Amino acid sequence: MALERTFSIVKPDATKRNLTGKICAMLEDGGLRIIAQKRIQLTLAQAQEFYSVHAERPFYDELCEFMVSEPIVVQVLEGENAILRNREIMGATNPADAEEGTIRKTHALSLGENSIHGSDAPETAAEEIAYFFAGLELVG
Ligand code: RTP
Ligand code: MG
Repeated sequence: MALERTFSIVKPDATKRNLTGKICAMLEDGGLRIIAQKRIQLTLAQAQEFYSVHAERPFYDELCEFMVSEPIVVQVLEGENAILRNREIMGATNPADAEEGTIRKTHALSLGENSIHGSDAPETAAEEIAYFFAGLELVG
């Protein structure tokens, strides 16, 4: 498998608790390289656009409010099979279902406040990376 890139967000519940470094270490220990990273504050419109796939879901408004409640750290991760690997390191969406040693099992507060986002497919990874980063910012 060739090197692959995926997009990641350290979510507001994690930045608020000063867990960015611990989460980055778990990504690196899991075999991924952080090749771009910045701390930003999303606007509500940006959060709504980012999660527009969930616009009809009952948790959409709560999710968007949460994503703008604190700064986030957006990242591009590179590695073998990075999209799937990152989802493994993150663990299941609901921390109650996540495996021991995963980021969500270790750090998430709840199904909503689950500490990290990771792209779910090559198409979404490419779209999300291009939305948040210019090509020059990716230093592999
Ligand atoms: P993400 O997109 O953030 O990486 O998470 P995911 O793929 O594991 O989960 P997804 O189904 O895409 O849901 C996106 C985010 O919405 C919040 N959520 N809240 N209260 C609820 O029932 C509920 N369900 C999902 C979580 O923050 C989830 O990560
Ligand atoms: Mg998702």
